[in-house]
Amino acid sequence: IKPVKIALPTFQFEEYMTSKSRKVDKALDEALPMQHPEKIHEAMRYSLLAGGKRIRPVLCIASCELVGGDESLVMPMACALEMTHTMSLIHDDLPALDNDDLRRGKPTNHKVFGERTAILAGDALLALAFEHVAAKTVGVSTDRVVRAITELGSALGAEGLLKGQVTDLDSEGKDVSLSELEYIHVHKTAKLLEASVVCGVIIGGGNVIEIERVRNYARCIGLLFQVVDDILDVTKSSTVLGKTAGKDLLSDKATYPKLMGIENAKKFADELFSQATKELAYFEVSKAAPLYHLAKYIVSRQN
Ligand code: GRG
Repeated sequence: IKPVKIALPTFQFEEYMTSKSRKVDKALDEALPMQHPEKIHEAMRYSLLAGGKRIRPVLCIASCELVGGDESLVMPMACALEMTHTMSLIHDDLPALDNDDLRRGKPTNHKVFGERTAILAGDALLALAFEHVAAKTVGVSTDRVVRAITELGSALGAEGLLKGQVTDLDSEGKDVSLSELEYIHVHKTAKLLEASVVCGVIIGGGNVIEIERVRNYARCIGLLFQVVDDILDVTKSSTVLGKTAGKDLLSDKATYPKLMGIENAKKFADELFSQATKELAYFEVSKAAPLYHLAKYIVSRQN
């Protein structure tokens, strides 16, 4: 008997990302018009419209559509996720934290507008995010909107992203174990990705099992994102500096290759990818395609 070849449905991932992120850009532009006081609005718009990859809003829309919800229902929530992500980047770049000069290929917010305005622009984006979902979501029950807002608040706060940031700062100059490193990334990176998919499923009317599946998926891709980042740090810098003196080896920062070796880090990335796709097996293949390809994009990116 000849084996039957099953053709997986083709999916144009790049076209999908481009089309969804363009819609998100337009919605963000409309959500934050220039108005008085001008400097703060200019600073907020500068970072919000600076052209990130829009992974969080696209995850949110894809998850809403995964459970049969329409994109229009979830757009305010998708915008809120990008607003909070952007505020965390503005604050992270400040001299008191990472003190970075560049973000998304442009000078950081405080470099352009000054530190005081950058702090306030971040605060204002955080407040706007919650106002925007509450005021602009149409056609979704209040119960679902409140549940989604609760998810976002807890993903950002002292039990979520902020906890990851605090733990990361506390670990500076200390030996970090593998489980501590994972704890930092689960909070700092994965929590907001989890909120993105969970809020999408809640707004789209999904059930508790669907919420759990996408939550586990997002936790895997959050860690995957960081493992791949660490691997690229080694492989990119070893080509530039020579095999024994990669950036990874020169810095104090704990990374997966440092703690488990490069080959095990690659194996771990493969395991996370395969676990993420297992979580998606619960859903219809064609509907889960965007989330599957997003995970694939994260595992196979080269920079
Ligand atoms: C959340 C209230 C509150 C305060 C912020 C400063 C801070 C507290 C947290 C730092 C969070 C941080 C910078 C985490 C790293 C997240 C991460 C993986 C960023 C890169 O995401 P990409 O690659 O970036 O999606 P783009 O630019 O494409 O959007």
